[in-house]
Amino acid sequence: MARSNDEVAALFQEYADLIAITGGEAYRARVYEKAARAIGGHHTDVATLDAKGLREIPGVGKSIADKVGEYLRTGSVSAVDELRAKVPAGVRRLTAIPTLGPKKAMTLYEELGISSVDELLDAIRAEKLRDMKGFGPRTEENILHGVELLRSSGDRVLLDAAMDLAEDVVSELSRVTGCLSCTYAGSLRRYRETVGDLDVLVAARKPGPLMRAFTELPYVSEVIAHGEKKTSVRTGKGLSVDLRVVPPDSWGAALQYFTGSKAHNIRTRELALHQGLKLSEYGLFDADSGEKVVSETEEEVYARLGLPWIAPPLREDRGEIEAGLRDELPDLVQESDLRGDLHTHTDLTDGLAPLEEMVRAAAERGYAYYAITDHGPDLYMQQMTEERMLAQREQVRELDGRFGGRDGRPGMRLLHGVELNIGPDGDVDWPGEFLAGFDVCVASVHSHFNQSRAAQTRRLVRACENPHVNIIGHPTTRKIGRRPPLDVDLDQVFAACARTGTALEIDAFPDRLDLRDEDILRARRHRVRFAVDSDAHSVLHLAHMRYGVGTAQRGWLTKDDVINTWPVTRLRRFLRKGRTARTSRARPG
Ligand code: DGT
Ligand code: CA
Ligand code: CA
Ligand code: ZN
Repeated sequence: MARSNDEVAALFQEYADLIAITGGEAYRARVYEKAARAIGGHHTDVATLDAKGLREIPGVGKSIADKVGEYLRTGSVSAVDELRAKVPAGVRRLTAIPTLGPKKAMTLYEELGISSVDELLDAIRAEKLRDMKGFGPRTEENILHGVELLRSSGDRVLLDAAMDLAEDVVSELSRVTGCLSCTYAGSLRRYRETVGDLDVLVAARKPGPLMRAFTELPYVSEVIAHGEKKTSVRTGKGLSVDLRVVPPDSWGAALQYFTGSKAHNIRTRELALHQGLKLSEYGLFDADSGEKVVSETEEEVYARLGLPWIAPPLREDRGEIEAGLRDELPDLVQESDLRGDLHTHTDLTDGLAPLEEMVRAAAERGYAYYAITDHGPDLYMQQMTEERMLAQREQVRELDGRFGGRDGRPGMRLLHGVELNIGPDGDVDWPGEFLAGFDVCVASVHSHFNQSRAAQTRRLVRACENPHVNIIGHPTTRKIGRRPPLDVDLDQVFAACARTGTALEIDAFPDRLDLRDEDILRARRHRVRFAVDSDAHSVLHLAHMRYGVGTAQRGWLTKDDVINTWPVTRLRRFLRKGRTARTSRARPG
């Protein structure tokens, strides 16, 4: 289940926000924000650590360690409660708008008495904000935009939160006597980028004990409906879960039905009708006699409709039925196809773990190669210099091949890379001669999100045309529910990538998933290559890769489309981007 780390991280993030809202010192807010990130990304459950262990987490000193201890003992932290009491709930509701800072939220409350998003919208319509100090038409526009973002994500949750809960529910229910199979279905099984509710399916002859066990799970806060076929609950974090228990001979049809999507199901039901069959969550039946044809497995159901089994990420009625009927479904890339990760950070910049820890963890994942790509100097807060980068390179060369070798296989190869910052005009941090020393360069946008469409497009195309840039990192920079994608002519960028041999990243971080599925489908038509990367800032983040692979599958990608499934020699050839091989490599690839 959710680790205590996530709860503690959320608490400290809230504390940082509260400090900012109440006009506390900015540096204190930053200290707690940093601690929140460090604890959230820490590999050991904080509930298992003593005071000394806690203080070994970067950014955690005595006072923070004490607060963690207090939280674990009592379930709350008095300092946080005190500040909470000072800030009206309405103000906290306002700060949920991603584009409205805590200070402005407090001003709105104090001067206009605004304490809800709706009241804020009314005030903007009545033009009450315009004349306030520090506000203006531009602020109004930003706020409206933020509200739109907030509403569009609605009550949906990110993939990783949904997956953590689903895996826990499935493992708990699988242990109940009489449970013959159990899995999650719905949008999560399709790896949609956000999930509205979880749909868990069980095959059992007697539903009673399963339904009971389900309602008794520790994180269930409310039972919404309790029945023989379906039980729905709400969890403490607000995510709802539907459980359906079906007899084993309905399993295949039920799984197919509850996996969806609705649009896909409508198509499969039509196909059934054309063949004199009726498809429902109970099975596939002969329309005339009502006799059950098949339904024990999904494969059988699809086969009887004249289709191969269709992987859940494809089930969106985006051409998969037609492709299936022609037997032309893509052979989708699998997580096990990945030989490496090409975008990762260490504590040399904003990562949490030291180089060697990241490398060891990557080797444990069985990778054949692994790139370290800390930030360049243009993100000035990272304080990068050529010297520091070269010192890291020495360390990387020294660790190269030392981890992960087995059965006579050589160890994991390390690539020394960098995540460059794409400036407003498309320039990147370092001149060509320095960039030529890296094995791989990722380049990404981290600021200037609001340039004109034409300027933004030119900017990204220029980055692709840089002979040293191999991968465009998180290409649209969107953050799900928080930041919209760049306004950019993606087709021009995709064409530039294809022309120049630059790969597009599918950043697997659950709040990014960038490129997103629809953009991947478009990029694919330009014959672009992709890199599915974790963008890990801690050891735990390496496992986010599965969400990137799910997204790649939703974009119909095959193994060959993804450069980090390739053997290292083919990858290195791609990374040279048409330049001649470097002569001074420490070891030949
Ligand atoms: P979500 O929960 O909004 O992230 O999306 P889903 O796809 O999980 O949707 P949900 O939970 O409402 O329903 C689960 C699946 O059940 C859905 O993907 C397809 C199936 N389903 C639900 N309602 C209908 C319906 O009215 N017609 C058909 N054909 N299938 C439905
Ligand atoms: Ca659902
Ligand atoms: Ca549902
Ligand atoms: Zn980045």
